[in-house]
Amino acid sequence: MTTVFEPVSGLLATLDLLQTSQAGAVLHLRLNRPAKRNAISDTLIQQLHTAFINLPEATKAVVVSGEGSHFCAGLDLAELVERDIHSAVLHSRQWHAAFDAIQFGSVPVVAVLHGAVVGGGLELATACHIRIAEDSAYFGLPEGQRGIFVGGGGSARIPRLIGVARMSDLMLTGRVFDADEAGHMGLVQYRAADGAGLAKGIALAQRIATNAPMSNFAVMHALPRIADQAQSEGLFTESLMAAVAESTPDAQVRLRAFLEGRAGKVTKS
Ligand code: 1HE
Repeated sequence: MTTVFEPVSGLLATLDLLQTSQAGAVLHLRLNRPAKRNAISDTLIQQLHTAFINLPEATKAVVVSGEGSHFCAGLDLAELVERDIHSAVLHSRQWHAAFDAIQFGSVPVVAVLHGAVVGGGLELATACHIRIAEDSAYFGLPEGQRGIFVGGGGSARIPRLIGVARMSDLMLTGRVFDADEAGHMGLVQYRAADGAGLAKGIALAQRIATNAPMSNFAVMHALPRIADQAQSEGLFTESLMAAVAESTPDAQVRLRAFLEGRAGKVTKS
């Protein structure tokens, strides 16, 4: 069955560096600056932030991809040259706000990655919850070569996925990981052939959208915080989150459906 995505109207339609379309509960948001390899300019970071804090009401999961030959070339280096120290720190904080709106937003986000996923592009990808790499995808942090440092949350998010040693390697030596390497080290959870990533991303987003909203909320908001806590505090937070989730009407309906034989079983896929 093919899923038909329709262009989104309203505020999101005014964001010219993003292409947004919706099919039911899934919003597809495509970076739309292919001539600059989707490099993230001030306008693009603002538009990403705006989009994620204004998702259409029906949205229960988002798929992010990039138009053209690469997912994202990172920070728009043309805008960096003239920045003074105060505007530089504010600029980084603007990226943090935008990517926090993704990681700690209202719905899970699936990133479909191809071509260059570098610098700020990798920071964007790691703010998403699920990552799919097509064969062409490659991952790097050229900040070291450019004389700068990550500023879009990379130092907080990337080591949590692949460790400080691997991130140091990317930054110090300019090493680039291919899609298979990224898969093996857990930087991406799924692999796809070139051109097949979007369909995979949409299928996963559709599946995610069927979960109880409170369960998805708990995964997005509680899980990473618990992972950052000491075990004792983490277990306590878990108990509170579990009690909240179990007490929702949604959970009651779903549990009853299983007990009465009306819900799917867990099977090998
Ligand atoms: C750009 C950018 C950019 C391309 N800022 N304009 N990121 C980087 O260091 C990566 C820099 N980019 C590249 O290494 C390559 O462009 C790619 C491997 C991504 C793509 O190569 P290719 O051959 O397909 O395209 P291209 O010919 O290099 O680029 C096409 C155009 O996009 C060209 O502009 P044009 O006007 O000459 O056509 C490029 O200048 C432009 N372009 N990438 C500005 N990044 C919050 S801190 C985050 C810090 C970072 O992200 S640092 C990493 C920056």
